[in-house]
Formats: sequence, structure tokens, C-alpha cells
Amino acid sequence: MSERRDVGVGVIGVGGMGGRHARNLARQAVGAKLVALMDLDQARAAEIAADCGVTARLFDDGVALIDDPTVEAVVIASPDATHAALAKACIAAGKPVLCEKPLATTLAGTQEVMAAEVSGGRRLVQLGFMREYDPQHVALKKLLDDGALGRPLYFRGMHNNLALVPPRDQASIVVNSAVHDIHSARWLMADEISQVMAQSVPSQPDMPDSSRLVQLQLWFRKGSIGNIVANMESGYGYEVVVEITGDTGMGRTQSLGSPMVRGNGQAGRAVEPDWLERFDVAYVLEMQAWTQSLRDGRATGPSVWDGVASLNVAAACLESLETGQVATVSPMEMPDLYEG
Ligand code: ISE
Repeated sequence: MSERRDVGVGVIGVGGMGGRHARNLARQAVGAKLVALMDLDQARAAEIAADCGVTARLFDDGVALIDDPTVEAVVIASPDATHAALAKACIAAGKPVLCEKPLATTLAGTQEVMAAEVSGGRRLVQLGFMREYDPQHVALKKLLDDGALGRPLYFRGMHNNLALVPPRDQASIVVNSAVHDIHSARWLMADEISQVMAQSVPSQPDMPDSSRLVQLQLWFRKGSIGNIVANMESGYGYEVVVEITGDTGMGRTQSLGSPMVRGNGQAGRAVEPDWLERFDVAYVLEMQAWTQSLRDGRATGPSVWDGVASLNVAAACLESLETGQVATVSPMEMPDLYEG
């Protein structure tokens, strides 16, 4: 029997997130090998390659990396605004992708990626909604799917960043950060969001268009409701908590991975500084699921449809912020490709 060959992977963008993906791929995944890295900062790309112990080819252009014949699959972790064009280039080349969220920064952008994938007739993209691989979230999802909490009635999401560089605008908070919580709400409640009401607190009182915190009120199609608070400047650390109230029970994720420490007349737990620490296990499991899907020949996990549906809700949130009114999420049909 011939031995299976490792799939050659190229990583586009090797800053904090892409660097982590490159290391996880090189050190924690089987069946795939790191063969190429792209970053505008070539010194950083060389440093990551050395740290991963590989002699990867280095590129300063994402499309050139995608076109390289040694690259059979791609991780996209470059800035948000580049995701859609690079994902489309991978689809056109028939190369599987692990693409960081958001799929695009606009709803129309996500729809273009979906049109390309659907017309190819094959799921090639796994989207980086890593909470689907976080053991806390997975356990809560299983409780819900097993009916242990009864019918879900209420979703509550808290998403605190330590201090993302201000000033952030409302669109970037919703599309870059709260999009995780929107996806989480759709995934855990197994329902689509039909209406939203969004509110924002400016970074500075004299900068009304800036934003440091958004609150999103949600109405789901099956009648349940929810609330998301995404705070970009918590001032104390990074924390994500999801709580779901069902008609026979309630479940809440634990946010901190640190031990309880007692000393100096106090008891307490350290708070992680960022998502790379809080979701470190999730990122490894996400990468392992992706490399497994490369061997199986079909993308799994969060899909392009999840990217479209979450941006559809994000677009309604931005409309609500603009008008100050409840906004309706335009109903959309999920293509058959994403069934099951
Ligand atoms: C960042 O881009 C991420 O994806 C993190 O998971 C999220 O918590 C953070 O708010 C985003 O800015």
C-alpha cells in the first residue's frame, strides 16, 4: 500500500493569528506540511519559517503563493479586507482553504465567495469561527442538541477585549469582533436571527462615529431572543462568555482557563490577555479538523454559508446603528451545498 503524502500548505499573513496557525500546522497537525508563507514583512515570514523548523518558500504576494504548484491548500490570515479576493482565488484554483473570519467585510463580498464556491459544486472553504472547536462551547452545544436544557429561549453573549487599538468604528466592531458572537448565537441556538436592534458607546464622547462597545439585541425566527455585548476596551483582560436559557435548564461557558489562587488574604483567577491565549486549544483543534478534511477531500466545520449569514446579520446591525430603529435581517435561502 502506498503511503499517504503530506499535503503542502501555504499560509497568507503571518502576524499574530497567521503565525499561530503556521506553528499549529507545523507542530500539532498530521497529514499536512508547511511549504510556503506570505507576508509583506519578509523578515517576519522568515522568522516564522525558522521557528517552525521548515524551509518554506517566502512570498510577498498572496495570489503568487496560491498559484505556486507546491501549495495544495491555503490558510488565509491576512487583513480582513483581503479575505474575499484570496478565498475566490483559492476556489478558482481548486485549492482548499482555512479562511479567517470575516469571510468579507461586506455582505456583497461574502455572497461573491459563495457564488464562486456553489458554482464549483464543492465545499472548499472552512471559515475561522474557532469557537466551534472550543471545548466549553462544544460541551454547551452538545447539551443543547441532546435537549438537556429544553427548548432554547434566550442567548446571552459577552465578548470583552482588553484594549483593541482605538478609535474603532462601529462597522469594524460589528464585522471584525461581534461577528463571532453573531455566529455563536446562530450555531448554538440552531436558528437564524430575524431582527436586530443595535446600540453603540463611542470611544470618546466627542467622537460620535467611534465605538468601544456595542450591544446587539436579537430576535430569532423560532421566537427566542438574545443579547450580545462586545466591548473593545474592557481594561482588565479578554473574556468570552455564552449563556443559554432553555425551558428546562440553563448552561453557561466558563471563560477562564487559569487556576484559582489563594494568597495575601485574597482568592482569584488570572484573566487571559487575548484570544490567542483564551482559545489556544480551539485553534489547535480547528487546525487538526482542517488537515483531517484535507485528507478526506471535503471541507467541514463553519462554512461560507456561515460567513454569508453572519454578515447578513452584521449588515442589519449596522443599519440599526444608523437609523436607531429595529432592523430586519433580509431572509436568505441556504444553497443545498451547505446542507448537512
Ligand atoms: C479578533 O480579530 C478576533 O478574531 C478575536 O477572536 C476577537 O475576540 C477580537 O475581538 C477580534 O478583533
